Amino acid sequence: MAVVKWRGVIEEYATFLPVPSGSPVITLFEGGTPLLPAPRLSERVGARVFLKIEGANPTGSFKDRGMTMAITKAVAAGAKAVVCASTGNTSASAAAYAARAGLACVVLIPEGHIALGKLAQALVHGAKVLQVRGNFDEALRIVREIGEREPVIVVNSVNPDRIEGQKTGAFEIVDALGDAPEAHCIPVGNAGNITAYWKGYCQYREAGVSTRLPRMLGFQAAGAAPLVLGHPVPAPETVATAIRIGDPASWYGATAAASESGGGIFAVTDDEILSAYRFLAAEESVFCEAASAASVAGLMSVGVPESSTVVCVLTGHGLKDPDLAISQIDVPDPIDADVDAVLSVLDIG
Ligand code: AN7
Repeated sequence: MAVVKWRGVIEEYATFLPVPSGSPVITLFEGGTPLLPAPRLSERVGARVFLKIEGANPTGSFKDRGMTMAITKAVAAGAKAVVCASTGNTSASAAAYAARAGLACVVLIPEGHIALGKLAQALVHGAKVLQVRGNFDEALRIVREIGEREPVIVVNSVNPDRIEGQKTGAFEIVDALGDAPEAHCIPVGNAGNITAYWKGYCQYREAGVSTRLPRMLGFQAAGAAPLVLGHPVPAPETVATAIRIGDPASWYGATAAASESGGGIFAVTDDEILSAYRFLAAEESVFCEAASAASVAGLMSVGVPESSTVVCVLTGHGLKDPDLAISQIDVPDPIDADVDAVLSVLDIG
């Protein structure tokens, strides 16, 4: 059988995406990520649960789906530079795609609150990285103003091209399952991704590719849960730094997805997030980010009707934040380099 090569989300889903013809497609062959059955999680919640492994994207997060669109459109528009604010993953993705396109990239990140791997990515891909004494919401405000005043393109999810690209996650899920799931669990920060998935599910339904729509269940960290509280949170706090966001740009998109689908936006505590994070690594062999584990923490906490088909999006790779991973484990002290020393600390034989 011939091997069919995956060409990235723009080429694969061209008929559903507003791509300009005649302009180069800037892609790192993102998308086409695994939809992995999760047997132990399924047993625990009494449903048929699948994990959408977005850490398998080229820069290790779902942001690449939107960034291929945003950077392709920026090039088509003749842009020379792009800018974003980021809790980490957007900056990593923007830096990589901008480098591929030969565009300058400026990223603003909240000082001291982004995972080391993400910072490393933005730096090695050659972005100008500015650490801001403030949080993500403040950084995004600055970026939006710069976008209005200067000839640069903002590649945060306030850019509609980002949403277009990210909706391909929903297409892939329907293509893999043969129909939409009954529930879709997703972490929510700036709320672009829940907005994008809902758009993708609705478009596939309208096109007759699927017969139903999932209930959209969005999960915020309890210390950064503006959509649950109904008002912005001025000083958001959570161990899941990717979703440490107090005033989501796509506020309306998230609440519309939740209400139109009969779902909801809920809060999960840091303890619940970390417990799901450890469960996924130990029981399902999936190492995701803490923020990503919010989707599974949420599923465990709110539950779903018996035997339903559920997809949890695991938005980013666990290797992005090794400091957090190691802080969750008791690492044994070093021992002498001899057989007896090794055997003396092992419980075998
Ligand atoms: C792993 O990188 O906002 O609700 O600046 O990195 O679409 O914001 C990241 C968000 C979930 C939340 N999981 O998605 C950024 C940024 C991970 C993330 C989210 C983010 P949105």
